[in-house]
Amino acid sequence: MRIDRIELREVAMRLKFPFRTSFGVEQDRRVLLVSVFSGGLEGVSECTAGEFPGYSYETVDTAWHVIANFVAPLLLGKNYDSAAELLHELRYVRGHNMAVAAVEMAFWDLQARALGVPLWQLLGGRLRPIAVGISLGIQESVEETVELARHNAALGYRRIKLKIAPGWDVEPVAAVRAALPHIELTVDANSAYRLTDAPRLRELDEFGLAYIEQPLAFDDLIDHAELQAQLDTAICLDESIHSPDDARKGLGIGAGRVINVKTGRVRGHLAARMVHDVAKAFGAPVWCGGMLESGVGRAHCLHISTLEGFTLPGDTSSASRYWNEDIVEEPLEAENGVQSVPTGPGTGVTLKRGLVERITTRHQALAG
Ligand code: OSB
Ligand code: MG
Repeated sequence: MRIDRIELREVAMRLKFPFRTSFGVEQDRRVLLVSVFSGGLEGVSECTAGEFPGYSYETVDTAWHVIANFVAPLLLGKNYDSAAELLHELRYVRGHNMAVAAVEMAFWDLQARALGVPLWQLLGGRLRPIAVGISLGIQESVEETVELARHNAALGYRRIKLKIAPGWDVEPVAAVRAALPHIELTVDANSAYRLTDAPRLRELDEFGLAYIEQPLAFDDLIDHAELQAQLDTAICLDESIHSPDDARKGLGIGAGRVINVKTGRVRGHLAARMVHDVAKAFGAPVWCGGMLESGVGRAHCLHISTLEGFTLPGDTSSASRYWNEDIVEEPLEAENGVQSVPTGPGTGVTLKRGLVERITTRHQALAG
């Protein structure tokens, strides 16, 4: 497929509630949509970079810069038969995985639409309902946390993940566990702890958590291995895994026993599939993480989640949890804790063009 044009578009979307993690709080999302065009067809994706470099060093602005100035010029006017070929062209673009992934994922959507098949099929998945849970940001009080956990458990969500940080860990976890003795419960520290906090993290062992997500530094595997040896609870790696090689090394040294796969963080769908394959070889379950996406990113998450190794509930909760109005026509709503994968060619979702136009804050078309 010849890459005729690449378009970048930033849209302003406001979350229904502020989302607080150990690294900050966000409510006004700057969502970067990427379109890749070939022969009159369009593939669309959403870049998972945030507004602030708290989860990753990448931001909406660095991704825009890298795509416009380096990625697009390498691809425009050239022909690619597969995502692998396109990625090979980009092999000297070091890092900036979220920027590269956005283009790669739009290419997958484009290719699936050209073939007239749903994306999950092109990715090699199997169509099935996708079990999902919720990620609960840090709240003002333990009582509110318990209330929200109860509410979401009652909606049927298959797992509750609590964001934790030093000073906000054992108490909320103990309270939610007491209120919901049987729910699949997990925590996510987003790198807020150090190895010397091992005694504190060991206190979490008594709550039967499915895993503790990314307790230590975003660029670490070694200390995680040391910590994992001291914990009964499995560690799930998120920020530390940027590639299939990281997955091999991390699982190989016992830095964790579960991986949160985020396509943006690992460089796209192909890399996500490879991380999934590596994890499978180690017998480690994976699940699909979320990055507070609009319906565009949410749909991509659902398609990759159809690969057989995605056995734990993912983060792709209902779009209406986050947005008063989503930017795609199709409602991506969980029912009794499962999401249906959108049908139709590609991601199966359609942009609400008028709405997108109204909330666009910048737009750039790149043509070869
Ligand atoms: O660590 O999984 C994370 C949101 C922003 C940045 C990092 C993370 C998250 C979430 C939200 O946990 C998950 C979701 O989209 O529901
Ligand atoms: Mg995480």
